[in-house]
Amino acid sequence: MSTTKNQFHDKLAHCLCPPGDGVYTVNTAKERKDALRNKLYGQTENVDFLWKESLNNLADSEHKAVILGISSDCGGGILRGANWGPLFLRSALIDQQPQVTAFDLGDVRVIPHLLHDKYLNQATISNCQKALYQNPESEYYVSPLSITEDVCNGFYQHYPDKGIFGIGGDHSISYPLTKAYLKAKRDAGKRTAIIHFDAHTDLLVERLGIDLCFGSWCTHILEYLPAPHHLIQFGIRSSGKPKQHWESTFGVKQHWADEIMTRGAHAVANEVIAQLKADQVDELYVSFDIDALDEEFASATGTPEGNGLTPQHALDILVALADEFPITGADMMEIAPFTDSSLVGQSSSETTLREGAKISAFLIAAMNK
Ligand SMILES: [Mn+2]
Repeated sequence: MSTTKNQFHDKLAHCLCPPGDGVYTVNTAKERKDALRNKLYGQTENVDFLWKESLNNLADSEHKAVILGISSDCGGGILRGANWGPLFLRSALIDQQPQVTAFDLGDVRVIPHLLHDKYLNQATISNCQKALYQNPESEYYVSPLSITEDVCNGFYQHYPDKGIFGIGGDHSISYPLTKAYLKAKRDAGKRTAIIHFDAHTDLLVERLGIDLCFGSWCTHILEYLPAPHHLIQFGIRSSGKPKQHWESTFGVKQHWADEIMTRGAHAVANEVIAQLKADQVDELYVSFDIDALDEEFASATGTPEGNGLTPQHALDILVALADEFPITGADMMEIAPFTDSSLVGQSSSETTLREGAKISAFLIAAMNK
């Protein structure tokens, strides 16, 4: 549904909250939230007002990259905790990558027990609308995936020359982020591809009867791409089925971690660039599941996996692609800072955040070009 710009800004003020506030807490993590508030606003009081005021500057902002945090891990299911990604990754970016500049839209207001409004009955929706918007007949959605899609649709309608850098959250969040992006670009006559880094294919049709989750989001965005092989996956190594199964069943393209290590990142990137040029792709969206990196670099995530990519592998591929194509949308998913479930001695959530911030910084800078 199309909206006026004023309606869209009203929606932002209702459906989002200040950066890092997406995890609803009363006292828990207050120091961490205050620390981010100090970094962003130089104070901890009155932040709600300052954030709402800042939304008025979106149109005049020089930045093309616009950060949106989505603190939901309801679509995950092995080991959760990625709901803290938006708060921690922003802090890591400010501390370790101070050259990064982007407009920060804030976080989606997340009810942690909800995933998508289509799974809810009307009584629940109404009750949650009352809780979030003080109006049981509100026009706004209540579940994180639904709110994210709605906000992104409005964003691309009113700010077609800017792009969202989404911070998750579990990987189900990439469903609304990419769906809104792909539809907007398709309507604008632009040919797109999704560059997807992950240890897993995320190509289930459903998981235990749920069609939208961290293991299935890719399957459900294929219809919005120019063709299924415009989903190109890198770093896969944890899969019950071989590459040929996924490529022949879904028509996607995959470059597993062992191929990248054997052939080298540059050789693989050059092949992908040739493919994208042959398909006359105009713009790229990069979805980065931190578990694409080896557990030595990414242990603080729901499903850390060994034999993975180094950060340099990922950056070599991204640098090569960004030299040839505009990156106009991206996300960093599945960083779960309070977890560290790997068996690798030297690893930690600090390492995961550091490497996640490095790659995020590159993507945000590429989007600003
Ligand atoms: Mn994933």
